Amino acid sequence: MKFWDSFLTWLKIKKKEANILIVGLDNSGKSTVVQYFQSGGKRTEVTVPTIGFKVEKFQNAGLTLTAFDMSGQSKYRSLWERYYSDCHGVIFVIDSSDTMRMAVASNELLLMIQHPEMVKNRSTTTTGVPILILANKSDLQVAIPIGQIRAELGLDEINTHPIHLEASNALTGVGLHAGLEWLSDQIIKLNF
Ligand SMILES: Nc1nc2c(ncn2[C@@H]2O[C@H](COP(=O)(O)OP(=O)(O)OP(=O)(O)O)[C@@H](O)[C@H]2O)c(=O)[nH]1
Ligand SMILES: [Mg+2]
Repeated sequence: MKFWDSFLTWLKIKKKEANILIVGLDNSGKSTVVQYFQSGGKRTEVTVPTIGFKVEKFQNAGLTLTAFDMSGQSKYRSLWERYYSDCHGVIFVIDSSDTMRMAVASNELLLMIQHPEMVKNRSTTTTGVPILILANKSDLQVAIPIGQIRAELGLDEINTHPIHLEASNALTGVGLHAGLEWLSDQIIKLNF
């Protein structure tokens, strides 16, 4: 079956499809990020807090991506782990201006990284699911510098997952393409 899948992918008959999970605290900008990609860079509507989760599709780098845009409200965060086993990549969105809750975001990231479904053997490697971290709202004057965010999240100590940190502004798209390119490359490398 695996050989057949690879053969069809090689023939370009089988579409390269992947699931990505968008998580992070409420108000960090997850739905704005998804909306930006889904609308092809046009800012369409004002977002409202997500209830539960929403599913959207968009294309990037030859991949058809199904994005699970999860709610970041504390009462819905327990839903995230239900989607870990089927995801090929994660976008973890941080509000760079939310100084007060940086420790909470860091704790949620750590819990996710340590979850067994996120580190289990995937395809032919034992590498954990690739994680793109967006230091979003970098346009705000009070945004914490990216170096400080890297330190506060302890990213240099994580060696179980491919991780990439990118400063972003989901309203204008700054940093979003570079971040998604990195994630798509990782997904293709690990799965196709
Ligand atoms: N200044 C600035 N505002 C942003 C940025 N990204 C999102 N926002 C705003 O932040 C607010 C929250 O954005 P959402 O995308 O709804 O946040 P969310 O993470 O999906 O929130 P939940 O669904 O509640 O988990 C909205 O008012 C957005 O317009 C950004 O990069 N810069
Ligand atoms: Mg949302």
